[in-house]
This record gives sequence, C-alpha cells and structure tokens, in this order.
Amino acid sequence: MYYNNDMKIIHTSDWHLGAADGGRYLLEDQSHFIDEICEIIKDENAEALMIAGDVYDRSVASAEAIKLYDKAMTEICLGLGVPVIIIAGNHDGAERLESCSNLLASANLHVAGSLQREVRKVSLSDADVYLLPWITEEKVKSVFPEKKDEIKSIEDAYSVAVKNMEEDFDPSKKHILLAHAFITNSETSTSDRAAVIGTATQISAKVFDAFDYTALGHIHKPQDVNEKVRYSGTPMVYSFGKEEGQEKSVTIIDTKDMKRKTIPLHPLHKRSTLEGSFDELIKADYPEDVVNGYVKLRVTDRPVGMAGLSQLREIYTNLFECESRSFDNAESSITLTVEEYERMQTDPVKVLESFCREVCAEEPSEHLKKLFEDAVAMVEEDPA
Ligand SMILES: [Mn+2]
Repeated sequence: MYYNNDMKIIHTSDWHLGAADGGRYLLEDQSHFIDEICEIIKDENAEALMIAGDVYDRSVASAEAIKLYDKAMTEICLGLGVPVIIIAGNHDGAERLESCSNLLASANLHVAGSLQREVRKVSLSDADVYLLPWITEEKVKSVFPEKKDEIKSIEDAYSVAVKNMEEDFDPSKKHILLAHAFITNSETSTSDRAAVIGTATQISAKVFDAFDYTALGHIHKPQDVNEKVRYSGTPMVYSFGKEEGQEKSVTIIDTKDMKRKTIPLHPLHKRSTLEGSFDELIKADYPEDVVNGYVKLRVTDRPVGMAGLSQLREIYTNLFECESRSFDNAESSITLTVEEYERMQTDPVKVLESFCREVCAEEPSEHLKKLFEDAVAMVEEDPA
C-alpha cells in the first residue's frame, strides 16, 4: 500500500460562491482562486482540502454559483483524486448543500449540512477530521434534548456538540475540527455580514481545547486565534476598506507535527479605494493593477454627478462606487454606486422610490419627488 509522505491538509473557508458586488457577479474571480487552490493542492501533494463553511453566498444559490461549485468539486475530487471536506456555514442552505451526501462521500466529497447526533468524521492517514456545521442553541437542544437544561448560551451549545465528538476520539490519531463560528476577540471585516455586534453569538476558543487543530470559517481576515485555532480567511477580498490591505491565503497543516504555513493567493482584480481631487483621479497616476482593478473613488473637491461618474468610468472600467461632496452641503458627502447609476439611467424617480421604501420604510412625498427631479436635472447639467 502506498503511503503519502506529505500529510498535508489545506484549510480554506468562506468561498462565498455567487457573491455579487458593484452590480456584478464575481464568478470570474472565484473561478480564478479555485484554479489557484488546485495548483496548490498539486504542488503541496495535499491529502485533503477543507472548506470551513460559507461555500455559497446565499442559502438558495444561483445557477451560476452551483455550476462553479460542481466544476470545482469534480476537478478536485475526481480530477486530482483529493478528498474535499465541507461544513455548512450560516450563509449556506444546509439541507441543499448536504443533498446526496452519502452518495457523494463515495466519490471523495464529504459534506455536513446540519448537526446530527451521529458524529461525522473523515479519516485521513494520521488525522481524523470532525465536521461541525453552523449551529444555533435551538438546533443543539433539538439534537441533544437530554442536555437542554445545560444549554444557556451559544458557547454551551458548542460545548455539548464538541464533547459528543471527544467521546469518539481515537487516541492513535490527531484530531482536527472543522467549524464555522465567531470566536471572541477575533478581528472582523466589512464583508463579514453576519458578525453580529454584541457578544451573544460569540464563543471562547477554549471550547476547542481537546482538538490538535481547529480549522475555522466565518471571519474573513486570516488570523490565529491561538496556537491550535485559526481562521484561514476568505480566498479573495470581498469588501472595500480595511479588507483591501489583507493578503489572502490558504493555510496548510502538516499532520505529522501539526506545524502550519500559509500560501498566498493572487487576486484576479486588486481592490482599492482611491482618494483625490476630480482632476487627480482623472489623471489616474496609479499602477495598472490598481486602475484596472475593483475601485472605489473618493472625490475630495467637488460633487460628482452622472456626467462626472461616466467620465471616471471610462478610466476605471471596474469602478464600483464614488463618494463625493454633497451638492448643497460642503460638509456632507454623497455616494453613488455604479449599480445605482445604471438603474438611474432608466428612471431616477423609481430609484428614489425604492430607496425610500427600503431605507426609510415610507413612500416619498410629492414634494420630495419634485425636489429630487430638480436635483437630477441639475446633475444632468453638470459640466464635468
Ligand atoms: Mn462568511
């Protein structure tokens, strides 16, 4: 029997397949990072790939996102012959993700959608990987009704689920946990939409002490929680702001000695926020990967209307949004997204109406509509 000397497992999370931004799907970028991950699997001669939740961006994934998932899993599990181990995150539709899981396991794809009483693990050469999908207190109470009274917080719920796995430990193996959770004191980014403010959803990393390594998803910035618990982070940058500066990577664990390293991923589009006067931004004195990347602009010296925005879009072909001075108040600013802009091309009043409904929860008054139409007329005369 052939034994693989490189007992390396790749830890990734939060692929968010089907995610959209700036009015477009990011499928091309996602297909790019999947290709990179496949190369890393080959280069490192990896024994398995783990995805710690949020494989998809939506619980009802789009047809395009499913197609990409299908292609990726077929390539890795069958093409490369490497098992993929997946748990559902809070963004995934647990039941959908898990469909045909017993059948798929025979083809190297191991998926845990929702928590079950039966411990789910995947045995590798010298480690067992335990699968703990996204859970709520209610879910754990329903799976372990006899522990109902013990569960008073989400941390208690994790303890119950994890203790159940510890009883199954094979002492001759290393134990790895795959989970999707919000650990206290971890550093969040704008794209962690579910990172609820407050502490009710947070748990302490000590819950996972019994494991040699806990491979986490949920928080998008790669980071160590402690020597045995880590967030791999997303494979690409999903938001402007502080996430822009994060180098994304995959984490590789060598199960012989549990040492780990990271391998950087190279995005198809760089994401940048650029700030300057309108003229400076039109000059676009930036490296090519910045100008051609995903861009948010902050115009410091003047308001930018539709005409200005379309001028900027000729230079920044992947412009997502533009923030500039407000037309009537120099102290405040306005933000135009390209998505809104494109909708506005058709009917500005419709955009106002949907904004009022979605944000203010009321219909705009006739007076407001009139003011808005005047403002639109003014913007359209904008000479820039
Ligand atoms: Mn996520």
